[in-house]
Amino acid sequence: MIGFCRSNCLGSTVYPAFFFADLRYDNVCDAKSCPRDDRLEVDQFIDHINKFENWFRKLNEQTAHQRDVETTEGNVSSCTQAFNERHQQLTILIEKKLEQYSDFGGGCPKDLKAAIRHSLLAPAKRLRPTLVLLAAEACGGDVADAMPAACAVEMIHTYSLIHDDLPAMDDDDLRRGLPSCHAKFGEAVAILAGDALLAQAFEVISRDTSPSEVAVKCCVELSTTAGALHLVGGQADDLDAEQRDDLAGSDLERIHRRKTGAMIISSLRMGAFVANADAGMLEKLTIFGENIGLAFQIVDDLLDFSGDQTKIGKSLGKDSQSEKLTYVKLYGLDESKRKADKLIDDAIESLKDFGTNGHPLIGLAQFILNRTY
Ligand code: GRG
Repeated sequence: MIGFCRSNCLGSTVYPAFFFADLRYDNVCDAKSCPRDDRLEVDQFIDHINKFENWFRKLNEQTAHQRDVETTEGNVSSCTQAFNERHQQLTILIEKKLEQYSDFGGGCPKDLKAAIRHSLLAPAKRLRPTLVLLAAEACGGDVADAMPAACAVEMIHTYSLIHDDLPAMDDDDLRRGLPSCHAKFGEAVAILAGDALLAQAFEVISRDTSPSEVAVKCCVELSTTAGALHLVGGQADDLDAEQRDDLAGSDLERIHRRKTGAMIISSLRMGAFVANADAGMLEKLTIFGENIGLAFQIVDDLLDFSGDQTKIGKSLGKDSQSEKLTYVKLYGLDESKRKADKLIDDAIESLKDFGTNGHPLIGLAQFILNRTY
């Protein structure tokens, strides 16, 4: 009977390349001529082929996986780098413009101006204005055209922080690493500083954004988001939630989508409006914003539980130590982190059609997930 000599194929199941080398060198033999009578029968040979096929398939899968990991890691690190570089450059431009907008000439009462500038120009991440500018760039628009909307959203955000820190709300003396506005200037001036920033945001967009149809779209977007349906409504829900012990995960999500998520989404949408983005781009940026907005809040809860107060610049542990419902209390640390990971993955997926134009935004999504401040 014809078989295949095992004498030279011994390593073949472990190292199949040798096995094929054996075939190439024609190690076929029969029982009589094989000195060690050491033949492989046909079914054993087929078994070897199958093992080889499995080995080869696994090798291919591993190589493909390795390639994917390298590609993804390469992309992720290039997106992180793209974001870090652009974030630094844009922060300088944003802060220069905020400085100009809060100059007011001689017309603004001294204390009020000092209170506004204390809060507005304090060290901060400038995430929302950066989102406006990066969204505009991702849609082929220009930073200069989007700058008024970017500054406006930072003004609204700063007003909300000033009012949130008041004794009637969260009652906090530390914000952005400095005494909160009312702690330094008194409650009345802090309330007025917040009011002035809220009004100025719409002054800046309507006067400095062109064409006027785009300015109107941005004003409608931002005023809706800053109002009773979203930011203020979310804050009212949040205050109400402190008195309740029957809240579920869906309630928590609803509060944060309104209070934190909506401003993040609107920042992206305003950037898209300024760049004349098409409906498809607007939709994808909105989905991106929904996902990073919720992830931002989950990470905020994680940082409240285990962050470094000196890095973050606001009081920590208040939410975790109070009765207030947080993601960490509801789901625990690991599950909260998993939820944030999944949201960021979904966010990144929604930007895949933007190509390299979307890379800084993808880097920003990674920053939100990994931030320590
Ligand atoms: C008073 C109308 C009104 C609303 C208050 C935004 C808000 C609603 C309250 C702020 C309190 C808080 C901790 C909210 C959750 C997340 C959040 C908005 C944090 C602060 O934003 P960051 O981390 O801060 O972007 P910086 O200082 O970097 O801008």
